[in-house]
Amino acid sequence: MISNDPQWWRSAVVYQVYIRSFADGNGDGLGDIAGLRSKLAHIADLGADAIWINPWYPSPQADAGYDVVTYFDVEPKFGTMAEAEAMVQEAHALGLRVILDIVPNHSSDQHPWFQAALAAGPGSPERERFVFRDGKGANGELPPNDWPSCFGGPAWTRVAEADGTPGQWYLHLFAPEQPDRNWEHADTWADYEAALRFWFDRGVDGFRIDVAHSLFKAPGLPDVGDIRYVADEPRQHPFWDPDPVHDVYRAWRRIADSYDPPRIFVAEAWVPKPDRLARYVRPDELHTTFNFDFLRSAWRADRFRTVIDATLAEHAAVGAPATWVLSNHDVMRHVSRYARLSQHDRPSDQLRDFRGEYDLDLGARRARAALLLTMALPGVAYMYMGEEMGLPEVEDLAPEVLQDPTWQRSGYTDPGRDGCRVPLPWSGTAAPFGFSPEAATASPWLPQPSMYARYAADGQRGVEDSMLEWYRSVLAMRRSFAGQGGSAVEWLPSADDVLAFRRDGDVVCVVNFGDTPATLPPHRETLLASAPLVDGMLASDAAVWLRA
Ligand code: ISL
Repeated sequence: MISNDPQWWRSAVVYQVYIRSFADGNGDGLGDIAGLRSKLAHIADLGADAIWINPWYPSPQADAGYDVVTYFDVEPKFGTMAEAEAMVQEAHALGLRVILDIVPNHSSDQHPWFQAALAAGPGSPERERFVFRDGKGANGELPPNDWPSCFGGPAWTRVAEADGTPGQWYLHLFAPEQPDRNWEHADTWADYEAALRFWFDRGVDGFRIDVAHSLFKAPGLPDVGDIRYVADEPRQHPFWDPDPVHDVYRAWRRIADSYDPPRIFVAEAWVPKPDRLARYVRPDELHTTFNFDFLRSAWRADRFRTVIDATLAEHAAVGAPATWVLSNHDVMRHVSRYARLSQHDRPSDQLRDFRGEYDLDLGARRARAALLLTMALPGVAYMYMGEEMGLPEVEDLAPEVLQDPTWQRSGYTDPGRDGCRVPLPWSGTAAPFGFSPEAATASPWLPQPSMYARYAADGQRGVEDSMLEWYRSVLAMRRSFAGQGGSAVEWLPSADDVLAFRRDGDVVCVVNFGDTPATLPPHRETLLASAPLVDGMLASDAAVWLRA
């Protein structure tokens, strides 16, 4: 059963389930709720405290479920409401909390309100629920402003009015199938609050908030010009990190707090300034927010130390726990990032444009060390399904199988995020590697490479030194000290390319980013080491937990 600790979310390990790629129960090649239920024991056995499930609501899947038609049901391809409710019960019985995904910035273009807005025409109340504007130019043939879509191309699409003539434009910061909602409209607030209650009433423990750092657009929709996001403060960016967004989260917090036990939130806010990010987790707002500076950090001691210090300081100022994450469904898997021989030490904005020579053994070695670093830090740790198998990015997907809208919208220059979304290998030595049942009627929705044979979970279970067993050992030991809480680390003296710190208790973590073996601080006991110590020294790209 789940613990009755109301503060569980302050130190949890959360396992991200990208549902379409996790496990396929009905054999149609797409992961689903039946598949998830069959593998919940894997997640519990790993030692996670919670799961976060990417959107599973009815959706045409133009952006893999981030184009939501309604929150009051589940996508038939994924299963039924009865299965969803049973899944929540089963997860709880295994001690796993359940976090769902909510997408307030935009909806599917198939949302009934958007369809009504198209039908109702310019100036109608229906159009007020989205962001419709007349175009510029003599005949309105130019978009209302210069905003770009995150997936490439303009953030505006022109509609045909009822009489067939070209008409107004609507805003979509992402794909054209994802029209932005108008948060100046009371209906928007009510719609999302009802969605929260619907799932909280069904026992769901919390929500991850997609693109939590937009929602409101600057009045008058001014051109963005050359304003570079938060970096250019005090020039306010017209659609990232707007001030009124905090009112929404205060309202949502009141709803979450009205439940027993209180429900929780984690924001997906790509706000690359710790002080601005911390505003999302003030005491009456969200509980936690992803900290993408950590994920973006190059594999260098000084970079990680800077990020860790800034993050802990800003979170402590508002009394919120920090979060730490290395991979998710939007970025290149970290085994592959850290495998880069020449580019690993540069910061990356996209985290999927790493190219050039790589060494996956090196990447895996660093990933083992990175796990000790992540799991030693005070706060919440997120992990992305498959990292416990040591999965690298699939970098050679054929262009014709790519499904991420980024590929098409970038004019076929950016392959997008499919390489980290390939269905998981559970067992066996050939596709579908246990992802789909024997009697499957279709192949996995993205082809699995033959190299997946090396990573299948069943082949690692019980095998000493496997990545899977490494994760189990580390998570089990973390449990024994995570409860010690605290929000600070104490840095210990070390060489420049080594990080050494103590948690509030007596656990010390040392990570060697350098090229030569490192000496260890005084200690009573070695708890866990990502690579064998040699003459008491910590090898390059390795980490260790010690008892001081
Ligand atoms: O805006 C960004 C950077 O400034 C992006 O990183 C953006 O915030 C991010 O891509 C948002 O991702 C989330 O929403 C998308 C969806 O495609 C992603 O899978 C999801 O994680 C649209 O809903």
